[in-house]
Amino acid sequence: MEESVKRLTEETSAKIVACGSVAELNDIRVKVLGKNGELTALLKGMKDLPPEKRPEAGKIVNVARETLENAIATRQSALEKAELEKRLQAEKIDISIDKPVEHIGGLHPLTIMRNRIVEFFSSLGFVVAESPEIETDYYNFEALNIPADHPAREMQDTFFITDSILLRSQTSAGQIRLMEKVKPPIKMISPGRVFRADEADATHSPVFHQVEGLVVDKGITMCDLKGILDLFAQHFFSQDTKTRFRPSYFPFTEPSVEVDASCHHCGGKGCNVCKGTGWIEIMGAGMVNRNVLIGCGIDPDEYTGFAFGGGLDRITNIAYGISNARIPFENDIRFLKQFR
Ligand code: 2NM
Repeated sequence: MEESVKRLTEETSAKIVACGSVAELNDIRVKVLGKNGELTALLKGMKDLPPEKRPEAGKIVNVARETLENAIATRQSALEKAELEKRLQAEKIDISIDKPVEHIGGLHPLTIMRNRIVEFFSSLGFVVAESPEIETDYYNFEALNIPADHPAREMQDTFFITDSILLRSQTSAGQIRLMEKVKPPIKMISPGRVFRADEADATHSPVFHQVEGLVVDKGITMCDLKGILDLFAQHFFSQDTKTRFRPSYFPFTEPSVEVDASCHHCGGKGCNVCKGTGWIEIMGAGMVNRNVLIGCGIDPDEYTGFAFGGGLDRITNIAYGISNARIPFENDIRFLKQFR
């Protein structure tokens, strides 16, 4: 009897340690300690022993039961812990996964350039004034000293909606609206979309973008204009860029000039970018015509002003070296991706 209990305890202890799951452990427990278990059977067998040996034998069986129950409890908590750990590991979701993000959006080069121009002029104290894309004949032409028989007023140059309402052909109307409203000093720029009835080709589009600037104050001269435009060209092209004025004509300025910047590509020596001249035309400018100031209620004997205007599209293409003016409007992802 004692031998049997000892053997059963040793064998069962070994099985408990070796078993790999809670279910397996439970089977062992039932097989040994259960109602019909092996140790229970030994206990029941005690009735065949002589009475004086029964207490000793009962003690041996109970010690064995206790030993095995403890071993089972210890193994059970170890197995439960391991099983939980395994499940947690299997159900783990790695939210830190580091996948490269593709197809993230970016700004269009024209938007980037407009933002940079706004930032540049803001740093010099200019305000940004936007105005309607649908304008009246008065603000688009008449207030700008553009006479009634001027070719710009023809249907083939301007998109008319009615006889007196049109899609603005320049952003200058915004300057007029501001000059009517506020007294000098005025320092403003007006970036925006403008419309002309042109056929689309390599250098023309019926919709394009302008940035115009205006400064009105006492004692403003063309030197101020030249100084601002030098800073502009140096900021957007290169530090050693020079500018030059060539005589020109606009109804709203007198005198009027075309503004050239020295070629950023060859440094002014002459190359295919500047067609051998060393210069690239970047905008038009001039001193605001007296008639324009008078029309806005500003006394031209007290105040003078300069204005300039250029194509944002053109400046963007020059600054980024874009040689085909149509590419920015084709929505080709390979082009757009280069401007994040
Ligand atoms: C240009 C060239 C020269 C201009 C003039 C005015 C205003 F309202 F003051 F008369 N605004 N913009 C101007 C002057 C625009 O664009 C080529």
